[in-house]
Amino acid sequence: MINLEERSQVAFGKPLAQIGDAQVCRLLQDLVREHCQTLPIMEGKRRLYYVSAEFLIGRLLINDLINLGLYDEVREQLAQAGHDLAAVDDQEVEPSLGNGGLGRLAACFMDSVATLGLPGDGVGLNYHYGLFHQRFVDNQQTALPDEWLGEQDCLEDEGKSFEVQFGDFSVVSHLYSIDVPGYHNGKRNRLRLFDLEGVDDSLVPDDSIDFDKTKVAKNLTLFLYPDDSDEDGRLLRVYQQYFMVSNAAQLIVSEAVERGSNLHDLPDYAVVQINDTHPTMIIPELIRILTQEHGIDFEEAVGIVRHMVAYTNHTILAEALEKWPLEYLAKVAPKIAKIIELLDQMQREEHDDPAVAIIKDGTVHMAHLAIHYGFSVNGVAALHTKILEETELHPFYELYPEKFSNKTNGITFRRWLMGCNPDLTSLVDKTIGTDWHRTADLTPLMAHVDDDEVLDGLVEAKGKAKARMREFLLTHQGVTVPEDAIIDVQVKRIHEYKRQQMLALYLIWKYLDIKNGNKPARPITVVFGGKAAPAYTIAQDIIHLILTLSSWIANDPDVAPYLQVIMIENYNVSAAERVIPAADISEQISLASKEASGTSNMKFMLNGAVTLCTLDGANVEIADLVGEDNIYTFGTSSREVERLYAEGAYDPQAYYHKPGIKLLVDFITNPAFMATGNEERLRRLHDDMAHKDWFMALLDLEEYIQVKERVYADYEDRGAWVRKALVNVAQAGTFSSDRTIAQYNEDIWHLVPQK
Ligand code: GPQ
Repeated sequence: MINLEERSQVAFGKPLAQIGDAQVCRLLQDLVREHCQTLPIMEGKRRLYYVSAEFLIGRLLINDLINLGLYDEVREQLAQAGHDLAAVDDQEVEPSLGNGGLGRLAACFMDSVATLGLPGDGVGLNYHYGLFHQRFVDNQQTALPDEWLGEQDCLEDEGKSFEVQFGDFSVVSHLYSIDVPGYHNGKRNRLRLFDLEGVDDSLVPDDSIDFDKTKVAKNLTLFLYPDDSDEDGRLLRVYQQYFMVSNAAQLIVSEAVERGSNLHDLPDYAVVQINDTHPTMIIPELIRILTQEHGIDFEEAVGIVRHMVAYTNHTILAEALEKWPLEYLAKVAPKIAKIIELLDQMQREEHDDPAVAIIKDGTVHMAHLAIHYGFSVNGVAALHTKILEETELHPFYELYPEKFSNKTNGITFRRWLMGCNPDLTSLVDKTIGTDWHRTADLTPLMAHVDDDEVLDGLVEAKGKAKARMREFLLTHQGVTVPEDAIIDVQVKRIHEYKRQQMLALYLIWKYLDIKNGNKPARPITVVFGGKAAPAYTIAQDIIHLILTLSSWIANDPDVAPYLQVIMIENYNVSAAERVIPAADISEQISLASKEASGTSNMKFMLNGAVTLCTLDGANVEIADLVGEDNIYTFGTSSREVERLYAEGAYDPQAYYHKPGIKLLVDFITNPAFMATGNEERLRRLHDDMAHKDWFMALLDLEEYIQVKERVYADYEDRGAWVRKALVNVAQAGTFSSDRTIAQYNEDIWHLVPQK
């Protein structure tokens, strides 16, 4: 059917064997685009609009080839011409239009919505620069602009524009879209991204992400989440949010009318899922359009919108729960501020309880607005939803118990197994057939946990994935990983609650232990990866500690042969696809109660890593599924952590002064070590851990060290370990985002799937 040889001749006048990887990449992108364009867009009277400020889609080529059913044929034809699909894939520039888990979740969800045949699109912004490019200079993070748009970008021009009215000026948008083909179902949805007409790329310097934040009419869609540490940055974020939701609301209303809505029946035509609170202003914006542009009266408009908008909460961290000064909203979108005030009044007439007020002391609580005026609130893992219901959002749960539900997150197996781990994929196919491609049911593997052939196959697949990761790390940053090393990985945004600093303290312990002559049975390679928000000082300090430790250990000939610390530069989706398949140990060590779900935990499990974790987020569900023999858990329970916070009962000094702990924390400021790094950063981090330790790394440290030693020892019982790994793969089916999306549809969206 496809003839790459002929395409190569037509495009480049050369045989396929003689063109370079970049040219092959271009051929394949054209092929995918042509195929997508022939697919009909999913239809349905009622459509989903998944509105999100982030879609961390990553590279598209391989995922699209898989979904379009072209993957095997393409891989074969390339192999015959001497090309390797993975090398071709490396030519694609990754669109990093998200920060981390929340944005990647939105991307997995779009893949699953299309695969289940549900009519629904993603709606967001077309940032010209994605999440900053991270570079390490002097063992510190620097941030460079991430320019992803180029000749080969994947955007189609939809030819639609809307006007968006801000307080004292208005702008015009332009709509682009990226095709989202369903898996083997011959249909597509779209990711629809609004751009600003007249956006000025020249505002961005080559070598930094600082730019003039006040020129809103020219910079609105330049950057994903600009630095929000200063006033201009926060205001720009509100401008972006209003631009996004005004466009989304205008799109929704105009398309519903095209499909026959009289607007009084709008909820029969559209359901809006808002990904965290960033798009909450879509509630007043829809009300504005219905009342001021279509003459519907206010009460009715509120009733209509109340049946349309559903909200997902992704965190209990207070600093991530959005609150905007009313005066910001009044400046950016005065009509919206007015409507929010009316909604606040209406709400107060119903429930006179300050705990659930929308506006408090001149500040608008976006989550409160979303809960009162939406019809659904969901958490992203069972524990997280329970905490919302019982603690964080308890007063709301009392008012509206029927609005609350749990939707445990998921990941698309097309990208996170079939795409990134071809060897494990063929082993699974060979062992249990290919039904799992559709059902995600991997439990038939349980019948093989004592089957030596399958266990050997798993070791071999892991070995190949490790070889690919070693190759990646060698070319990406020039480090050589020992072939027989145990691979222990913590990759995710750098944040104190995720406790990368606790793993760093373990590494100091291990370093000293090896110095004392206790050599591990085999080399241990600990891989970190992740970016820190440019304005988050302590997170930058943690990166600096990891990088300084990495050099310190590499330069110590007594220890270097046994312990290696690597921090991946510019960790992104593409790097994740190389590293996750290679991992033996998945580090999920957040302070219990703080990680809403986590999704890398699911990706590691699916790829046969064993989880080392606290009972937080979806780790709890992983532990239930695999059973205690196939996971390592430790740490203070979420209930106890909540009690410590509530009573102010945690005292880091009490832990710091334990001799075993003080030794490790003080290592950071010992003069010899500090001389190899930045004294200010290391001292600040040391003092923070000893005196504040807001996320209680010292509390769980001793138990963590013990468990890690047990994990490394158990790894040496190779037979038992591989069995654990296989049980993890076998039980991962629950975490397919197809399951998650089926639940959203069943309980919240009620869309009719296309046959
Ligand atoms: N998450 Cl509020 C983000 O990645 N960014 C955010 O701004 C917020 C949450 C994550 C959360 O930390 C993870 O535990 C979840 O697995 C993920 O969202 C998706 O729900």
